[in-house]
Amino acid sequence: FLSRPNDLGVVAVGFSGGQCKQGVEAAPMALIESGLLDQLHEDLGYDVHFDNAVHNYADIIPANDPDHRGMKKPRAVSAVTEKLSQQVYDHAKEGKMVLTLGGDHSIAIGTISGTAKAIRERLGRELAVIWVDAHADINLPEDSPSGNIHGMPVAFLTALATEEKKDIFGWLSKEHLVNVNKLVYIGLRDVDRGEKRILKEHGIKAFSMHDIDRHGIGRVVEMALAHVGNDTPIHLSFDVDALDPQWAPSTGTPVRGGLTLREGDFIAECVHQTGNLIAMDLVEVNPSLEAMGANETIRTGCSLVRSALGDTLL
Ligand code: B3U
Ligand code: MN
Ligand code: MN
Repeated sequence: FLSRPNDLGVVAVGFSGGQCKQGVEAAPMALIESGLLDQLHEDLGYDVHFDNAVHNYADIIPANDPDHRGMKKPRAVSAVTEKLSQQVYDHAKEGKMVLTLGGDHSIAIGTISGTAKAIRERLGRELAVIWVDAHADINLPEDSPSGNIHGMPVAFLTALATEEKKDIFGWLSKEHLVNVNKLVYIGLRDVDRGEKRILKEHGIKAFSMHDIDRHGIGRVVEMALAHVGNDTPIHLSFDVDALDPQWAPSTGTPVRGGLTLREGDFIAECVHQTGNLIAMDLVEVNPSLEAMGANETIRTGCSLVRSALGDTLL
């Protein structure tokens, strides 16, 4: 699905407003400083298109941003994701692979809406989304226990949540959206009550840690990819908290009982092997949490990206 498969557009998003903990905005720089983009160029052979900037979107974040429908910083997240949507679209419409380094997971409202639109325009196709996460991130604003928008992106991307106000996600239009039957989760283990209801009601495909224990990661990935179909462009949205805190301690909401590093890399490798990957997000690395463990988490993040972008073991 890529017309320029060796070209990689990179967007570095230093944004943390979808949740309350400072520090995720520093992740893109930490990942890049550890050599990630050089590895993608030198080891994997990508022509990397990067504007050499970690965007914080300070110029478009409104000063006055009261809660709306229980959402915290709704106008900030909306403005940032609207802009990011365009940045990702600009890469994707040229047929490049797109890598977005977050930032908290609210930024997926921008990345996925951007690729969904580009893929519709370029190929007349619908996008599939593989969401690897401890959390489902599909809360409706009214059901959210926290009001943090990083727990809601999937609800907005599927139009299960909608909002008329232009400056609070009202900019999302049909071409930006993803069909709930083109969505599949892997790694879930901390899902809110309202989210469970939504997953059931809409028959959304989800593989929890229980499913991975039961079937093994190999079978689970096989089933997830079968659900997506082998002729569908894939956007992989990878929340580092899908991994067990042993491998990714530096993240805002770690949940025990997660994926091993190898299981995480295996998912990414299998998605790469489909040949259908068109974009990846890596989110929720927070270098300022777990002073002792930040390097581990950054290494883990780099490994996941390399695996998804085609690092071969042999
Ligand atoms: N589901 C909870 C917690 C959460 C979601 N995403 C993360 N944490 N990283 C919420 O706040 O919506
Ligand atoms: Mn997430
Ligand atoms: Mn998560």
